[in-house]
Amino acid sequence: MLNLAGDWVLSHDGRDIPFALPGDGIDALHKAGVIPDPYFGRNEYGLRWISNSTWVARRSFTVPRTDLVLVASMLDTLVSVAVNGVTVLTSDNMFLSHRVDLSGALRVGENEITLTFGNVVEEAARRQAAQRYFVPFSANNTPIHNGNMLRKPSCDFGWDWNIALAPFGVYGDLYLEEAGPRIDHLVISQAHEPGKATVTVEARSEEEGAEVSFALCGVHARAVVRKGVARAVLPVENPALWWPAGQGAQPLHELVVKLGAHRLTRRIGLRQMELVTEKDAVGLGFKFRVNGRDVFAKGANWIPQDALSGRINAEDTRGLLQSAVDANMNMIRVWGGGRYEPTWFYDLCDELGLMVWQDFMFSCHIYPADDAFLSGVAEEVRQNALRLHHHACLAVWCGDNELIGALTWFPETRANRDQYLVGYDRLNRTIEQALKAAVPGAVWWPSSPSPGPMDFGDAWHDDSKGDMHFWSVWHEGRDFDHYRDVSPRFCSEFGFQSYPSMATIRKFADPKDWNIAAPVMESHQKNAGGNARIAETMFRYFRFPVDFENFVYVSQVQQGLAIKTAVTHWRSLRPHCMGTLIWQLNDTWPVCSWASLDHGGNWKLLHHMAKDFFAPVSVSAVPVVGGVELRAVNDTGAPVTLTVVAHAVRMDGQRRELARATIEVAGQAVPALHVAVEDGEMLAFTWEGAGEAGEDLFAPKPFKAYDLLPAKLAHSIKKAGQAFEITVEAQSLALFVSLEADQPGRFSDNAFTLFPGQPARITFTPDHLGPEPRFTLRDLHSATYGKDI
Ligand code: BMA
Repeated sequence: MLNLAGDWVLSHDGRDIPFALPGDGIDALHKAGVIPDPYFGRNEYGLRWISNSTWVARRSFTVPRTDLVLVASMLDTLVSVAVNGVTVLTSDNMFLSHRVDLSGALRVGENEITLTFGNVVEEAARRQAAQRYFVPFSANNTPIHNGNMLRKPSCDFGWDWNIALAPFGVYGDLYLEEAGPRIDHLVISQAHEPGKATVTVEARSEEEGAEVSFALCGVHARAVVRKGVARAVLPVENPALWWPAGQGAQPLHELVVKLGAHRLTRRIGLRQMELVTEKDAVGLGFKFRVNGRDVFAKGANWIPQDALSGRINAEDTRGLLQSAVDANMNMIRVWGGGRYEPTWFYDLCDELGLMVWQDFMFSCHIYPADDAFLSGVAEEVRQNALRLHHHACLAVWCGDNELIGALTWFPETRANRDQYLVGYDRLNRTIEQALKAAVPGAVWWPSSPSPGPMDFGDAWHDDSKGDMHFWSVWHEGRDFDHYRDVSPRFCSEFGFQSYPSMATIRKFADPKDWNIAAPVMESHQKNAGGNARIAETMFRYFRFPVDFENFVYVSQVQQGLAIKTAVTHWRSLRPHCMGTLIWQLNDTWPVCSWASLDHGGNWKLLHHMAKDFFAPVSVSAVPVVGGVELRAVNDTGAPVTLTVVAHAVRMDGQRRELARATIEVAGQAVPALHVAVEDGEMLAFTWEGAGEAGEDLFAPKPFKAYDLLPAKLAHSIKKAGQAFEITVEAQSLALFVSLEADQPGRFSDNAFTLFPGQPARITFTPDHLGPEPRFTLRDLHSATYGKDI
C-alpha cells in the first residue's frame, strides 16, 4: 500500500502552498498566511471567494509497478483526479468512496497526481438552472446558495449555527494498493435467542469458486464464493452482549474474514436492536429495545465536529463523545445536514455505548428528483449502509432531517405541493429501497421528525405519533412552561441557545467587542433574531445581568433551565415518552448556539446540568394544580426503592421539611409526593436508595420574582495530584454557583445550589500541565444584583 496522504502543494496566485492531506484548503491557506483565521472577528465575510474558485493540488510519487488501484474517499466535492495528465476519476459526491484502476495512467518510477477542485458556487447554480422546475433551498440558513444541488454537507453553505465557507479538500482515504482477488464487502446480521447469538456473514466477491474463511468468538467456518457470495452462519453460545451506556458493558469481538491474501476485520458487538413503533390508544409509540429491554434514549444531536474538516481528528472526537457519556447520555443522532462520519466515529460509539441514530444526508431543503440525482443517491446509500451497518451502536437509519416540514416552508412548495411531495417521495423511496437492498435487516425510519410511514403530518406540533422536533419554545418564543404542554413519544430535537463561554469568546473577539450588539458578536450568531431571543428570555425569568460576562453566564443558566424543564418533564412521562435528544451536542466553530459543549469541547453549564437531569435514577418536579408533584424515574432496568424528601427553602437558605415518602420505581415514572411551598419560598428535594442519590431545587416562580440575598461566596483551593480541589461556601441560598478557569479543563460539577453551612467540594482537572489555574466564581445574585447588594 502506498499512502498518498501527506504533503501536497496547492497552487494559489502563482504560488505553491503546503497542503497536508487529509485536510481542507481553507485551513491550508490560513496556515500558509494567505488568509486570516476564518473564525476570528468578522473575517468570514472576506473569504467567500474561496468557494467561488477552482483549486488545483498536486504531488509526485514513485511506484515500482503499474497494476495498482487508487482508493479515495471523502473527496470534497467536485473533484477530478489526473495521473500524469490522464483523468482517472471525476467525482461530484463527497459521500462516495472510489476504487480506480490506474494501470492505464501509471508509469514505473516517478508519477504526478493532481486533484482539481471545481467551483461549487458556479456548478450548483448551473445545476439549479438545468432543473425542470425550481428546487428551493433553505436560503435563511445558507448564504451560499443552491447547496441542495450538490452532495456535500448542507451546512458547508452556512447554517443557523455555521460559518459559510463551503471548503474543499480530501478528508478520507487516498492511497494506492495492489490489484488482486478481494472481498468487495461484507453483509453482517445477527439473530438472538436466549443464551445464543447467530451471526450470519455474507462475503461478496467476484472470485467465483474462491474459498473464504470466517472466524468470530472462537467459531470458525469456510464457504466458497457462488454467484458472487460466500455465506457463513456463526453460532455464538452464551454470548457476552453489548449494551448501551448505563445498561451494561460494551464487549466487542473481532470478526476475521479471509479470501486468499485479502483479510477483512470488523469489530462486532452482539446485541438485538429494535425500533418498536406500535399503534396505541394515543397514536404511534416510538422506542428502542435492546436485548429485549426498553431503553429510554437520552442524548444529543451531532453536527460535524468542525466547519473545516482538516481540523477534525479522532482524539478530539473521542473527547466530545466521552463528554456525552459522562453526562449520562446513551444516544447520538448524526444529523442529516452534515456528513456520514468516518468509520472511527462509529468505532468510538461502539466502545462508549452510544447508540447512533443515523440520518441520511438530506436536510431542510427540497432536493432534485431526477434520475441522475437519484441514482447517485442510491449509490451513496448503498456504500454507506455497507460500510456502517455492522456497528453495534447503529440503532436506526433515518431518511432525512426535516424534509417533510420543508414542503411547507417555501412559496413554490406551498403553491404546488403535489409536485414537490411526489419528488420527496421519489427521493425517500430511493433511499429506503437502496438501504434495504444493501442491508436487508436494516432498521428504517422515513424522516425526522416523522409521525410514521406514509404520514406527512406536522411532527413539530403533533405529539401523539412517532418522533417529534419540538421547537415552539425557541423558534416560536413560547415560555419554558410550554415544554410541559406537550407529551412527545420521542423528542429527537429541541433546543435553546446560549452564548459560548468566555474562554471561547476570547478566541474570536477583542474586549472592545464584548457587547451583545457588537457586529463581531452579531456575526457569531447565525440564527436571525437569536440574540434578541436570548435577551428577551432573560427579561422573562431574570433580573438583567450587570455586565457582559454575567450576561454570558446567565445565558447559559437559562439555556440549562429550558432544557432541564423539557427533559425532566418528558422523563416523568415514561413509558409514554421514551427518548429525548437535545439539539445540539457540539459546535463547528465558536458561535452562539444551542450546543451544550463549546467549540473545542469545554462544558457549558447546560452540559453539567444534563449530567444531573439525565442521571439513571432521578426525580422531576412537575407543577400541578395546587402545588408541585415529584415524580421518580428509573432507567437502570432493575427496580429501586427510593426515599424522596421535600423541603421548603427561604432565600436565607433555611429549610423546613414538607414531606417524605419511600417508593418502588421500575420502568414507569412514579408520583412520589405532592407538595406546596409558600410565597417567596423554593422547593428543595432529595432522593436516595440502592446506591443512587441526588438533589434538586425548583422555583415555582421566575427567578426575578425572588428577593435573592448576597451569597458572599468564599472559596479555598487545594492541589490534589494533577487536579485542584476547590471548596466553595455561601452565606445564604446561592443559585447556579459556577466556576470558570483561565485554562482548559473539566470541573466535577457546576451550576450547583449551595446552602449556608454546607460547602461544596469541586474538582478541576486541567487538560494540560501548566501554571496554577485562576478561578472566577459566579452565582445568580452577584450576576444580576451586583456584588453584595
Ligand atoms: C433543527 C435542525 C437544524 C437547525 C436547528 C436549529 O430543526 O434540524 O436544521 O440548525 O433546528 O434551528
